[in-house]
Amino acid sequence: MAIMASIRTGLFLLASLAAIAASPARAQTASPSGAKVYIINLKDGDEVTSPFLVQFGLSGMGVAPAGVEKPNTGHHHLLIDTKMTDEEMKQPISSDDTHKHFGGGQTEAMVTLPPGKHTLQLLLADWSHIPHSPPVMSEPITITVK
Ligand SMILES: [Cu+2]
Repeated sequence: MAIMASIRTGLFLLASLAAIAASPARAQTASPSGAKVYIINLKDGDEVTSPFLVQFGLSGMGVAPAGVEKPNTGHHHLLIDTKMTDEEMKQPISSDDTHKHFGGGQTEAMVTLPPGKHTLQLLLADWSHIPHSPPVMSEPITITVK
């Protein structure tokens, strides 16, 4: 079994190298048609007190932790007060205060933000943090933290 696994890993590495050689950027994972993410418990215009809960809804796909490559799955990312450019949508999502990864497969998070207006948007990405094609992304909502 270990030999099979290492052969498979070797083949996978060769395939990965071939893919890298063929194109400068790693290919995006295809998403099934109709897949969508949405924030379950908040809507545009809501007022909240910080910290607050954000629940991640997903339909038409499944959640898998980062690093686990499985068709029609991904993990959640919460974009806070930021937008993705077309170029960024083809690359691994950066990891910082405005791009939160939930690579453990989490489906909700407590979020702490200063008072004022903030935008929230969910974006699913594949095992390697690259958004799917077409992207599985919610409409941004604006909330007010009191
Ligand atoms: Cu990620």
